[in-house]
Amino acid sequence: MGFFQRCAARSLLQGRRSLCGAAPGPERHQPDAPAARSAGPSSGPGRRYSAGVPGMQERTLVAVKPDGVQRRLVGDVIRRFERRGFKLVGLKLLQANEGILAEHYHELRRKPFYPALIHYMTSGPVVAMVWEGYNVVKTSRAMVGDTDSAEAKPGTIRGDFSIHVSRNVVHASDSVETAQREISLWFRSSELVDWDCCDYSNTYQL
Ligand code: DAT
Ligand code: MG
Repeated sequence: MGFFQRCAARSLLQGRRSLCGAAPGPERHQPDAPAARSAGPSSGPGRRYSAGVPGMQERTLVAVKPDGVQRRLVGDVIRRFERRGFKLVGLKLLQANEGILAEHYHELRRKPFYPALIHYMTSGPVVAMVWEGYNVVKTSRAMVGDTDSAEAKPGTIRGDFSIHVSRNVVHASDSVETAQREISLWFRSSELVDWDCCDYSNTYQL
């Protein structure tokens, strides 16, 4: 790359950073901090800020179930999590097989509805996502609403988009421990991306 191209590339990079507000100063950036979970770059415009607020790197698994995908609700679900302020770090569309679902719903294997649940969950594609942010496990459960759609409050995803427990549109992990287990079940670590939201100072007091 010639001198002028290098200068142009550098000013473009600086321009992109300034669009994001405060550029990552050396005192805010800890390249080593997220390394254990990082699949993204450790330097350059995609590098991570330090975890400025305890818990802000909490992660959860959210999945749009086959009924939600068929009904083209994927965008609505993503939009709610984005607008709330959470950060998407993993996303894929897949046809789940019985093996992954048997592990995922291991605790429910003796329930009478289990065969129907597996049948429904393998009936079409699922969109699996990992969302990151402060208290994301608890907050996402509140956003998703009661398991039984008939009981789910308006304003929740299930309360707005579904009417019966057997077709409740979306999954969200129910505890931090469950979230870790489910994330590693559905995603390889290389499929998760560490990146910085450029507007973090508007969602956290950093
Ligand atoms: P949640 O998805 O809210 O974590 P869960 O883990 O108890 O609820 O159950 C997993 C899924 O199983 C749930 O989203 C829908 C289905 N399910 C639960 N109870 C059911 C029932 N009584 N009849 C039919 N499906 C049910
Ligand atoms: Mg559950």
